[in-house]
Amino acid sequence: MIDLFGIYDIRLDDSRKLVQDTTLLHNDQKLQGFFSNIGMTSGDYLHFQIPDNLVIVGDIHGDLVSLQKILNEFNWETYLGSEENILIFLGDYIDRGQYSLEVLLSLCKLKSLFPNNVFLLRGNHEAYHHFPFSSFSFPHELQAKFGGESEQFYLENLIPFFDSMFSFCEIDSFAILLHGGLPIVDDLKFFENYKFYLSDLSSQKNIMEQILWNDPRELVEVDWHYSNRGLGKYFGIKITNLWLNHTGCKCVIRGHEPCEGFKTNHQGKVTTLFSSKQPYPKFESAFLKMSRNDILKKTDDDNPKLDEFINII
Ligand SMILES: [Mn+2]
Repeated sequence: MIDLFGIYDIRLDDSRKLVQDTTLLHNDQKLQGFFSNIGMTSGDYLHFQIPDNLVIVGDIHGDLVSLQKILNEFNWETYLGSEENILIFLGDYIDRGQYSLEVLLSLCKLKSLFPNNVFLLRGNHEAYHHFPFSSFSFPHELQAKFGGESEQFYLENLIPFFDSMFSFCEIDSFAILLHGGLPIVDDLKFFENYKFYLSDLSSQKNIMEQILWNDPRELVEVDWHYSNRGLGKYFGIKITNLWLNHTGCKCVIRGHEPCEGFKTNHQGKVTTLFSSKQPYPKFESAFLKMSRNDILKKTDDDNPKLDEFINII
């Protein structure tokens, strides 16, 4: 049995090494490319064919207990033994809960152990240095744990780690996975080459901001609207249909909004997953699990809803 969570007393040196090693692994997968039997990358863009099994986890926000429960629920060690079983996290690992550092380090360990079937997408909380917001509390947690050396750890190790995360994942003919939402695209020519554009988001801050910050809304008279969050936009069903038509996918799976484990928008085409409970006692923590057959049925089906595959823990 691998001890994924023996990180409570971890020293700064060990934390630094674990984060650095994971960053190198990510950057290697982005630059050299990553290829498994079912997956490949092109820079920031991650692509999978339909896996044998798929597990997706939403925002964790420093809730180590929910993370442990979820991993145990699908028997992670056995599950990840096959590279055709994939596990994807939708971002927002830090802030709000008490154990952001422990969550990050556990996920680094998991990624190092299973580099070809565990993937960490980036949330807006992992991009504070690009798009700042007021409720960013993670540096205080680091300060309490590591004192004066925490700032250097954040600047030298954690920022490069956050920048190394993937932002957009497509599962062939099934789903688009990202943290916030679908970006508004002005010129439809974008879709002729969308994989190329999505492969380098560091040079496309506007698209990156929207992927990390957008939310689905039931808009009637407009296709999109500025967001009350101050960053990102609200996207309506027309934007969802546009992306699904051009990618050949059936649905979008994203995090970013607290809810009772999950919610749906846009006639079931957009599923929001939420996996944090401790900092949000009024909400529920959930994950999605589907087999290859479940996914294949959905790709043939006109009903994009994924409710039956969501497990509330
Ligand atoms: Mn978020």
